[in-house]
Amino acid sequence: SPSLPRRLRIIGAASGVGAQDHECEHGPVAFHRSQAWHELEHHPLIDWGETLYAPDRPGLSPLERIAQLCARLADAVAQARAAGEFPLVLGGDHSVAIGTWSGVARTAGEPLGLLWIDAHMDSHTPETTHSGAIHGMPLACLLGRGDKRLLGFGLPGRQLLAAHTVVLGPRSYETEEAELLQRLGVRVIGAEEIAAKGFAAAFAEAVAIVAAAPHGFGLTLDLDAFDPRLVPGVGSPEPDGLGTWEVIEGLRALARAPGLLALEIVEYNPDRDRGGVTADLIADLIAAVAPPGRARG
Ligand code: 4U7
Ligand code: MN
Ligand code: MN
Ligand code: MN
Repeated sequence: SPSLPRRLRIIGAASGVGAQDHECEHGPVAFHRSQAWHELEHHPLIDWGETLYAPDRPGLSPLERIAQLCARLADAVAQARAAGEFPLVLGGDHSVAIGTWSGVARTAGEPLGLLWIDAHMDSHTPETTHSGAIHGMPLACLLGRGDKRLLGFGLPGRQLLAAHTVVLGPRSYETEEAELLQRLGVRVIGAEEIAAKGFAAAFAEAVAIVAAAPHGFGLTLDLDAFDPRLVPGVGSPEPDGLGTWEVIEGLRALARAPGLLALEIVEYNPDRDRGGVTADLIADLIAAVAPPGRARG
């Protein structure tokens, strides 16, 4: 029999401490207050679950705060999946990916495939980082490399299968990150390759690799992957980048893939948004993966 449409549960992950300027901390609450969400919240199959914050106790380091948030986020994501819902995590800086994909991997019981769409590679370790910022390290953590306190909220080893992980869109990164990904066997489809073959072909190639993961796959979308002229409200804007329509179309197709386990949208910085265009895009991205709701009125 045809499976029932899965309810989509949004989980806000209000982390800012993984970045140097902390501004993405306000992303989930700003989106929840936006006109764009106001128009989406009546959708019968979309619910806002909760918004999680990093603990603010004195004496905790940024890393410890992120570790605690990620532990709770992994639980919240696992709970949503156990309830038969489709988790959609809204960040927050990208360090929250450690929690999201640990929670998904835990419920799948095996390492996953993951499509990582980003202007950056997020594959530093504490030994290679130039900035010290933890939002530059989550992909390495999910592949089992990094500070022990950020590992193992899901499976004891790695959360991702390198051979079914793809980084799509990077245009600003350091050599150490590219070397780590290459060593681990992660496919990187950079901005130049996308320009050469076109986004649709690059996206299809990426999806073929991640969707072949035997226990399912996910998508994490760092909003800085887009061209900041179109999407200004991001944590670390980089010149050029993806168009919005091509990615929305890609997500619409991806939402029908049976192996898609969760979606994450991160690095929303409302302080840099202009006229709510970034919030509007987030709503469009959520709508692209939501099951069609019955028409109202
Ligand atoms: B984001 C950077 F040095 N590589 O490590 C770093 F350029 O989640 C940027 O993709 C990290 O926004 C960007 O700090 C992290 C820097
Ligand atoms: Mn609703
Ligand atoms: Mn990122
Ligand atoms: Mn980025």
